[in-house]
Amino acid sequence: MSVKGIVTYRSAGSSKITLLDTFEIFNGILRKKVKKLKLYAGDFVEGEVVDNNFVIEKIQQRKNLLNRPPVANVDNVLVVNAIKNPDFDNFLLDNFLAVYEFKGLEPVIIFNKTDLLKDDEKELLQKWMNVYKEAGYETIAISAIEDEGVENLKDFIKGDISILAGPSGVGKSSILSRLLNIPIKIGEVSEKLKRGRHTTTAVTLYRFNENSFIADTPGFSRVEATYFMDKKEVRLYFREFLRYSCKFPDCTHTNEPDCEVKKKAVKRGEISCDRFKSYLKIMNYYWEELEKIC
Ligand SMILES: Nc1nc2c(ncn2[C@@H]2O[C@H](COP(=O)(O)OP(=O)(O)O)[C@@H](O)[C@H]2O)c(=O)[nH]1
Ligand SMILES: [Mg+2]
Ligand SMILES: [Zn+2]
Repeated sequence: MSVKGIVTYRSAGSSKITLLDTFEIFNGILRKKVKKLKLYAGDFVEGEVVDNNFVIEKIQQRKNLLNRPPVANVDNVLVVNAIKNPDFDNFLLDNFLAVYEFKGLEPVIIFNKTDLLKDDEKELLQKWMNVYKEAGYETIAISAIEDEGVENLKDFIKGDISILAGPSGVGKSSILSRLLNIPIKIGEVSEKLKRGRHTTTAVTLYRFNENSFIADTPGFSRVEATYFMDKKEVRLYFREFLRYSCKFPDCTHTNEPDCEVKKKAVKRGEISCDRFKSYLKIMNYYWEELEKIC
């Protein structure tokens, strides 16, 4: 009888399949005819259970594929930040967002370590949350250490495949521990998670909250949008810009006349000065009026 599962572990030579109804785990074996197809963590598969093995007969069509780490069918990329320890770097976040948009993945912005914030820093958190909400992103504040906001995050990503991303030190592994109900040791992550993290070729999707799945990433400290895409394309991956139609449909919102984004949206405060500053920095363009407006 044919059953359905999801690939929850994948290394060069092996795989594990978790059944979608009972969550039992089996070793994956590729039937000869599907052998040539690549198999990734996150793939939904159909096949037969024979002894301790899941014989894969079919890999369902993928909706997307992230390459680092290799995971298919990603519903949310949780881009984790902190306001302090480390300081929030909005330029880095804007680059991350552009890159994930470019790859067709849905970013969700997480602000972790809210427990560290004094009153004035809480205002800063509110400011940044509004900037990204107004740009069109889901924005969630949490404290992995104090277990605040984590239930909210769990509800939001229930039933989904999610990936933790963001710079190192922001608390990705701590959030993972919290989601999996593994005790967090301050200043370190559990051995169980560490082992998975350091195996570069293997990917594990952890199951939590019944039918939700998540993977950790090692974390980047630098990401440049123009490393992934053409400069002229960056305008497409600042999603709030897409609400405006400029005189030229391929307007880069830099030196063109009658630019709705520049002349109207930024001036009227509909597009945040900080987001537009990041954009112009990526484009390497200086707009003298910006300082007067912002
Ligand atoms: N105060 C505070 N510290 C946190 C929180 N989450 C993580 N940390 C600490 O931040 C450091 C980095 O955490 P880690 O999970 O390894 O970050 P990663 O590099 O993004 O995986 C560790 O010392 C954690 O204990 C939090 O919510 N509040
Ligand atoms: Mg980590
Ligand atoms: Zn324009």
